[in-house]
Amino acid sequence: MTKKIILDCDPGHDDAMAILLAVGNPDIELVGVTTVGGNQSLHKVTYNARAVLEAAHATDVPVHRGCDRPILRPLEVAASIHGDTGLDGVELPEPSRPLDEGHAVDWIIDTIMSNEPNTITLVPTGPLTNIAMACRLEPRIVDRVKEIVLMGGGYHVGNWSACAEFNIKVDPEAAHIVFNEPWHRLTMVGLDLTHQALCTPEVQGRINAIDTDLAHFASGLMDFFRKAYQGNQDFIDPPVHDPCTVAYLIDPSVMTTRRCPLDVEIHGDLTLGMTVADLRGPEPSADECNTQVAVKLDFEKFWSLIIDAIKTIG
Ligand SMILES: [Ca+2]
Repeated sequence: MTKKIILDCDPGHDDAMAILLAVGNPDIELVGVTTVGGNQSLHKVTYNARAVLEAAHATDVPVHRGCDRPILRPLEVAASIHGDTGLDGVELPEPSRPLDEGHAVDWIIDTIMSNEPNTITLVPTGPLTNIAMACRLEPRIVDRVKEIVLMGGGYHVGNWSACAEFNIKVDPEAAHIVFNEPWHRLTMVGLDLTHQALCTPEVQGRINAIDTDLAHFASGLMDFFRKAYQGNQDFIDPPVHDPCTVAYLIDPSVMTTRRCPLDVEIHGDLTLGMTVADLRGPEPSADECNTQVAVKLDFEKFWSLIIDAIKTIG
């Protein structure tokens, strides 16, 4: 049975890879893409989302523009990692599908409320502004969503400060709202996991060997991403964070997880945006705890899913 997902994103090189995986995997139905100010301005990431869908021949997928700034704070973009356009390093195709009308927050609510309960999965891979706003505007969505699998945070590591990850640090109040809603299940795919999803030269060679326009597009994205991570984050190969969420929904055995209480720091001077995971004691049961963190990635399974998706799209 295919899984229906809404990808709420800020493309972004790794968001682009998440879109390709969602489009190219037969077990995923990409109901729609929504955008949020994050890696770059809302205007830029919305254009990028449409351009990536165009590159993936997925012009049937609607794109709705969401919030252009965090709930309480000015937007802080990640130009050092994603460049001035948000998708530097490749030539983007002109989107043929017009931008869909209606705000992303309204569309998310309408989509969840008009589908059967427990059929829509939320996959946020940017700041959580849209999702938090949707929860406040229509609280009934929380019980109707099947589950939420988000990229953000980390339980032992940060990248935008010593202890905070970019998506959470940009809009910590939104993250605090989302992490504290009573979802059936919330999975935090944080840096602990995504720093294992490295696009090594061997992996990139396999992408290049597919030898389609789309494969070279994906490889071009990875070239820029590698240089950005080498220059700014002291990595040799870039960690391709966002598609780990989609991969987990396709095949849960792509990662191990651990249930634990989770919350987001919104008061600390040094710890603002830190995701705090309480890993003490034995693992709680699913009845006791609705949140879990991703722990260990099956590297080969993960990259095989991405490479297969790029091949399938053609
Ligand atoms: Ca992202």
